Amino acid sequence: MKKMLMFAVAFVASAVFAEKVAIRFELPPPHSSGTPKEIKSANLEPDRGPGKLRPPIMVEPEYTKKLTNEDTKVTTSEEAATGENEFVVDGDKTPDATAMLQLPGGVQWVQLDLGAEHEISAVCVWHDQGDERVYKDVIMQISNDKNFKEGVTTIFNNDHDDSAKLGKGKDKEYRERNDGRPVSAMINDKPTKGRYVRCYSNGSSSEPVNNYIEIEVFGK
Ligand SMILES: [Ca+2]
Ligand SMILES: [Ca+2]
Repeated sequence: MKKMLMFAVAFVASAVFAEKVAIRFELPPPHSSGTPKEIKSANLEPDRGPGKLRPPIMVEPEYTKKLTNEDTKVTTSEEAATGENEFVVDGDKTPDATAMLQLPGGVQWVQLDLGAEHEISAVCVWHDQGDERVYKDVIMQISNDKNFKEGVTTIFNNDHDDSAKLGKGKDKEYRERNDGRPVSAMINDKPTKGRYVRCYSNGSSSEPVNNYIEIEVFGK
């Protein structure tokens, strides 16, 4: 009886306090094209310096599965200027012009279809990182509605002045480096449910166009 009670206590404890682990994003090698440019922006986060990663996103082990792969369906707001939609899910994160999906200037988005509703724990996006540029109006959303009209959860928004007209965001702009921008989708310690992930941008400090190297989604 005592043994059973101890087992029950241990089981409850492990269910409540399942040890969290870091989501592992596979990073491409750091890339440098000389001295980073001075970038003036009212909403840019302080520079962490090259090679300094953000704190890991810690989740219960069941939420660490990569949900995207080369077969993930990708759609975009406008037809690509250069590159293929598939480039953002092909696993290749080299910041090479021939391996990027480039959308025209203005507010544009890339959308991934996970095929069915999933419990999403994190999203990571890599834009062009060649010169540590800063992309504008980076917004990441999750929904079960492919048109993102209903039931939309915004997990990241650095459009501080609402120029993209999706609402003001409180997140900071950041320099593009090899670690991309990992964003937690855990809200109150719970994953965000959805089938579609949409990533917006509105050009960068270097050029008006929108370049995407890779987008990865994690969860269960
Ligand atoms: Ca790629
Ligand atoms: Ca803005």
